[in-house]
Amino acid sequence: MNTQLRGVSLPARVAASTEEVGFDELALAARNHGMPLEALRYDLTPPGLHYTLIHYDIPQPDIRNWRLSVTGRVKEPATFSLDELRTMPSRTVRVTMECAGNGRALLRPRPVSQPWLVEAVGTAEWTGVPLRAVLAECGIGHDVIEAVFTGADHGVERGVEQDYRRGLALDEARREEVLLAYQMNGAPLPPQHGYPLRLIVPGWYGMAQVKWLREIELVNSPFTGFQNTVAYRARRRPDEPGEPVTRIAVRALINPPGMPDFMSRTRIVRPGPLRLAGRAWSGRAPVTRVDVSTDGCRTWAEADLDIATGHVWAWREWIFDWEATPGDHVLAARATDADGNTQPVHQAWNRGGFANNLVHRVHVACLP
Ligand SMILES: Nc1nc2c(c(=O)[nH]1)N[C@H]1C(S)=C(S)[C@@H](COP(=O)(O)O)O[C@H]1N2
Ligand SMILES: [Mo]
Repeated sequence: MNTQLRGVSLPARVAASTEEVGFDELALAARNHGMPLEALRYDLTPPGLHYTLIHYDIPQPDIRNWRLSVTGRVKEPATFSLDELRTMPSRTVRVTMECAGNGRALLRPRPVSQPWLVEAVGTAEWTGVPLRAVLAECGIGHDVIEAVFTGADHGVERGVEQDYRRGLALDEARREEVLLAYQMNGAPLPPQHGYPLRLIVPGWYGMAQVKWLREIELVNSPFTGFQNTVAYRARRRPDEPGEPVTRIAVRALINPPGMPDFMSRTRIVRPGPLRLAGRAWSGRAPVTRVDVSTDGCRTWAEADLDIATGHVWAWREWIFDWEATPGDHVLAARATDADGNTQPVHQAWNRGGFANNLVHRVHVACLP
């Protein structure tokens, strides 16, 4: 266990080939839950079913004295109370959010961290003030290149004590759909999702969406903090700088059909017509196509997509009619987006297990 404070970061660990999921990974999995896959049936994930990922502890804000500070290279540094933010013009955006480590525990070798299978995803409607309005009110210095967002949570990660903090390029931060959100699905943010305020960057993996936001600092040099330069980099070797993890790669999931076996979670179905359904999303371009395989990725056929809803940052539903025949089957779904990105059938691997969008396979046993 890497529990010591060293001030120098240790590389992330990759499990040995025979190593099972450890107690440390179990402890993380028990805190950070995924979305039960049957919740793929909802357009908006009901409160409490949206996945959560919390690096340290959920902080408890002193709400009467709470302020958001905007500092650094601004014309006028300012603080905002929650009431001040609430009186500014608001916007609501429907966003599918996914953890960059989704799918990690399925990789071989297995990156040791929060051991997600595939359920680190959810869709919510976030309401708040466009970040650009708050920045405009403070006046952005002419040499600013990034905004640095700091959460109120604090802990130690791979030997380094830190606040949860992320930098984001200014042109991303100024996109009109980037929000300082104080509501999720029409209610105040729940504690686990960032109460009282969080950043929402539609299209980006979860790590960019800083919760319990307390400070925004505008800077004129690239931010080199832990969550941007050490964590959330796709690396094949521990000593390479790696590529930053940014937008969500295209992915489809299947709402598992039939009924589950309690321990193996294998799906059991009866023979006959069966409507398969699921959701597909991409943070890069709208999803334009979903293909389904019912023979373990040997052959594919196109599924029907729902009518485009205008919620460009949210998942789309797909359906596919199948005739189940007695025996064992492997179902799979593969999405493609308008930029032509699609999902690999064989795993792409990096040490953190980031942005892995391997096709989703579901084993089904059809009764005689
Ligand atoms: N302050 C803070 N913000 C954070 C995190 C965190 O640990 N602390 N986790 C990040 C990660 S890795 C993810 S995937 C998302 C998860 O958001 P959710 O729990 O609302 O689904 O929050 C991000 N924002
Ligand atoms: Mo994450």
